[in-house]
Amino acid sequence: MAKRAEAPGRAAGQPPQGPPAQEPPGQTPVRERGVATQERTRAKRPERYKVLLHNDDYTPMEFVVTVLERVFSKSPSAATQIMLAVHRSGLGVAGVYVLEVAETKVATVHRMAEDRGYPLRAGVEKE
Ligand code: TYC
Repeated sequence: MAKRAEAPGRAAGQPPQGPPAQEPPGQTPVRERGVATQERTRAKRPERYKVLLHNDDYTPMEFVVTVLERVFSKSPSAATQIMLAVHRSGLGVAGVYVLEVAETKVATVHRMAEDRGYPLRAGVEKE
């Protein structure tokens, strides 16, 4: 039985090399034209946002400390210091995060406070 002729240098079962059959001869293939390419740029450091806690006259100090420990992963002593700073100055930074995380933390603080009937408020501010 006669062996089927193969293109020179092409192993049986391998795809054909060179331009596809439908490419017009003498024309630069699309893949080699100066089409728009994306500039390679350095990945930007994501912008960060402070989560601010606001003082009020009604939320118990212990609850604010618990929020700082649970939501912002502060140690008991760091949480107490932040709570006292907010109590004395009116405002303080609970943590710094990328925007989506900061907004989620604010929503968690508000939900925990509302569940207990406390007016504790938090907000986000660009660093
Ligand atoms: N001022 C509150 C009190 O005397 C305590 C408090 C601290 C409330 C920090 C809110 O973000 C806050 N019970």
